[in-house]
Amino acid sequence: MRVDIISIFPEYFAPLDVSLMGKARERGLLDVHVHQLRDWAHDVHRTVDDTPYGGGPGMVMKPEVWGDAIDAVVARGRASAGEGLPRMVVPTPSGRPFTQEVALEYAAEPWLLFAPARYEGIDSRVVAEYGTPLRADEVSIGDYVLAGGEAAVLVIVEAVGRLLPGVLGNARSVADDSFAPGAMANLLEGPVYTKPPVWRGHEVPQILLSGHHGRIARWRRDEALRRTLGKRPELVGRIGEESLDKDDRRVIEEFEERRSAASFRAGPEDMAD
Ligand code: 6GU
Repeated sequence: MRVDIISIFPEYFAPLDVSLMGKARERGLLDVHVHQLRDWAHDVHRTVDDTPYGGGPGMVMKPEVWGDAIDAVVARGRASAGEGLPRMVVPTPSGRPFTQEVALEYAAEPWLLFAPARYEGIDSRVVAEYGTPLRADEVSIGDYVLAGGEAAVLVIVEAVGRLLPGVLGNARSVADDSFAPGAMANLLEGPVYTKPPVWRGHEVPQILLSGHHGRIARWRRDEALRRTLGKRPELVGRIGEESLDKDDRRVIEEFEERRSAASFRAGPEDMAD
């Protein structure tokens, strides 16, 4: 996969030289090109922003600079990588949520072009201009506000990069992801342990030392369900009824019984609804 990133902070992407993404690049699985947006500015001060029409705080990134940068990066990429156009990704807190499903969608693209903004964002005509030819996609990595889109690009490149064929040694580690489709879809992964069997008085659950693979798999699913019920109950609602077996229903019932007992002890006045 080819990845182009246009930013006023190219240094921000140094982490892509390290660890799994660094290895993927060394092995030619991921081809990352970072560009300085200011190289396409039109004045000696290399200005990339201006005041917003209609007033208000902050600055807006200029469309002409982004337009020239995108055109040049796309033309260069086509000259070296041949046919086709990149999928353009614009990180913004007002985008659609970036989820594992979107990561899988991006992982199937041969070429991604990231346009992270600083300030109050990029003039909206840029996404309008490239929306159709580059299938420009505005995405948010969560319900909080970052100072700019660069950190979001790092997050997205890592989430997508680890899905590329050959990047992870063990194909099963992708299949078991909490948000990957399959039997464990929408379940958070449960606790994990390694040696020693007792550490500072904390014991590894006996079942994991039993060698009984069927019972271990069931225990792991129970723990995943309990953790999800505790931390992300809304995810359990997304599991299709047909994907829940008798044991799953028992775990859910037990969890709900324990929770209603706890709220009864707290007193009716403390109960939410
Ligand atoms: Cl993609 N950008 C910025 N600036 N803030 C964010 C975000 C993106 N996603 C969540 N918060």
